[in-house]
Amino acid sequence: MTIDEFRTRVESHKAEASQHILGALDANALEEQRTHVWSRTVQQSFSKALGELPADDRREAGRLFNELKVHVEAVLESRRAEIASLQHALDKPKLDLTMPARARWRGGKHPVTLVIDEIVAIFRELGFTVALGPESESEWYNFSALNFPADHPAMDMHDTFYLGEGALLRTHTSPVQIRTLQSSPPPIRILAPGTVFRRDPFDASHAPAFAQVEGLAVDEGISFVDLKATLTLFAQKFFGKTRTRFRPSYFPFTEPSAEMDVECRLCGGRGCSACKGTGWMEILGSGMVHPSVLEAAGIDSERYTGWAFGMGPGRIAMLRYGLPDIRLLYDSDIRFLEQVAE
Ligand code: 2NM
Repeated sequence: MTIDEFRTRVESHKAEASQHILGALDANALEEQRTHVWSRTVQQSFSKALGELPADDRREAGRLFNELKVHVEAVLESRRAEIASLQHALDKPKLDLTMPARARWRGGKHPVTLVIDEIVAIFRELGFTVALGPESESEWYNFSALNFPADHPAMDMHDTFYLGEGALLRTHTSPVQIRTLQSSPPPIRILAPGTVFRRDPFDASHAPAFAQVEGLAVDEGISFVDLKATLTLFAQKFFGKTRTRFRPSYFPFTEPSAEMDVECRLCGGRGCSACKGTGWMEILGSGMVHPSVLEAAGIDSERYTGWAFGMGPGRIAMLRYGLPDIRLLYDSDIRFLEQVAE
């Protein structure tokens, strides 16, 4: 054997070994290839060939043999790393990149919140600001200051949640208006949105806790004309162009009192089952604040007059979205909420 033949053998073993190593598809096959291409027998046969070379060529042959060893080890190591990384990918949970993405859930405002926000926005333009107050109230703020006679049926245990020690859950947001009348001198223009509580059976048209928005305007020279004009403007802005009407009514805290109707949203005033054939739907109660209420809150009723109103955004949401049952607003059923959320 000559050194050239030795070199050729080294080169061809390099090529053959690389091919075998790179053909191994898993760790076991790679180990098998390693024992095959770099076995004791292979190494001995190279040593033997080296020993048969002329002494002058052995140094070069030793270098070539060592280069072969380094090469085979490097190819083995790089294939081992490749297989390990492929195996890692295979061991992971399967990921199907063609699977359609799940639609992202978007939050949205509750229909009652949407209605409250809209009412507040309309009255904001007219100079009203929002006033808030406690849900737990005293009998005085909730009833006495509002001119309820001591034996009024609304004060009955059956209608009001009493908390003991003179406290109760407010049955309307009017106590907020009383507190404002006490704390700030007229002119007053406020809106009091909030939750109120009544001991009603929870059915299609009643809930034990529901939202209310009340409004109050107090100044010198305020008259029923201001009430009618403002609430009519509100109805036009909220429902779009619509006819409205006022009917006389009664509340202990206002005199005179009136309820406002808008044209039935469903039949346009022709009369249908939703409006019980009248063509009208009631949306709020209102009136000129009773002088006794102003006086109870420390306002001079000779100098100042005022008007107030109250409405139920839940009821208005039912009209707007055509809901047959108020409980839809309290069930948190995502299938319903998704249809009305904006
Ligand atoms: C209504 C109807 C009519 C009202 C009255 C007052 C206060 F505190 F000024 F006297 N606040 N809200 C009022 C008037 C509420 O709800 C149907």
